[in-house]
Amino acid sequence: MLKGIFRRVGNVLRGRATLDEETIEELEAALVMGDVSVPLAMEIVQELRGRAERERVTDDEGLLRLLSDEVYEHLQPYEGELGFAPQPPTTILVLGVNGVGKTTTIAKLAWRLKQEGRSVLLAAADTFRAAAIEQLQTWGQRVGCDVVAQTKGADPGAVMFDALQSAQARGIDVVIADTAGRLHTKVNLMEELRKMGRIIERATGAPATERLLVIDANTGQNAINQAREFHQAIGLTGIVITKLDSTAKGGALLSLTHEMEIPLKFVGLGEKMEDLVPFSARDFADGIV
Ligand SMILES: Nc1nc2c(ncn2[C@@H]2O[C@H](COP(=O)(O)OP(=O)(O)OP(=O)(O)O)[C@@H](O)[C@H]2O)c(=O)[nH]1
Ligand SMILES: [Mg+2]
Repeated sequence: MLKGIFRRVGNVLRGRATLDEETIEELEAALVMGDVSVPLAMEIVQELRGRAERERVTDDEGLLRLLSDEVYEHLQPYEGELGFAPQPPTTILVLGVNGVGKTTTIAKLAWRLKQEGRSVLLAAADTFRAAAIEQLQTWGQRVGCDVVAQTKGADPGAVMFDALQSAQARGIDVVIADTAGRLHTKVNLMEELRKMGRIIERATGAPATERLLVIDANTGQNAINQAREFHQAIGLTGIVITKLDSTAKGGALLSLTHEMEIPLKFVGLGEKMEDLVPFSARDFADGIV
């Protein structure tokens, strides 16, 4: 699933039978270069050392296996599945800063849900640019689901309201809303998200079933700031990490779950609609050995 960071980390261990000081330093450095935070890199390496001593592991294959177990144990608690509302429609707000892959992720998710036999309606609540609306409409056609849209500059809350009414009238299973990429530091944009949240709550009697934050795997440590701000604004239920196919890093995924304790639900592995898979701690950790 993720070659970049772990190839480098694995290379440090290959050919070495013990964790001497030099190896430990190199391991920590490789983890940090792959975007794992410094304290977490130190924690992982210390745990690895303790285990290697207890279990008397004296070859590089054994050390790699222990490291893989270590990473698995860090990630496994955060493996999360998409939730569904007890009464349709399930509502999914897709959030994130500019260009991380929100719209593409929505298309991929819609495709998956359709494969599972669910009906899906998309809400073009990114009304900031006309191109954003068209992009979602194009995906809607490709995936085969309707898109509720208004014109550029329309109130995203009004688009949301329309989409929910339409979904309820038609008995649609899942409504997925695209939102404008926003800087997590812009207060008024965050307020706009909260307003969308309130509209969903009023229309369906419950908060948005999923508030998914999309994070680009190339983001590095800033991913944690993004998650913190969006979580504060709207209470995230899950994270999607995109572009894992195109990063040499990706270790922020470890720091992010460690710091935020929010489940990772999907990972994006490309630009096509099939390229979204449920997050698997096992697959990820297996990338090490
Ligand atoms: N390689 C790769 N590219 C991706 C992935 N997900 C999205 N992209 C690409 O990233 C670019 C931005 O994707 P969008 O879905 O438009 O991102 P967005 O967050 O909606 O962007 P804004 O609406 O402008 O904020 C596009 O070129 C996508 O094809 C992924 O998992 N892997
Ligand atoms: Mg978009």
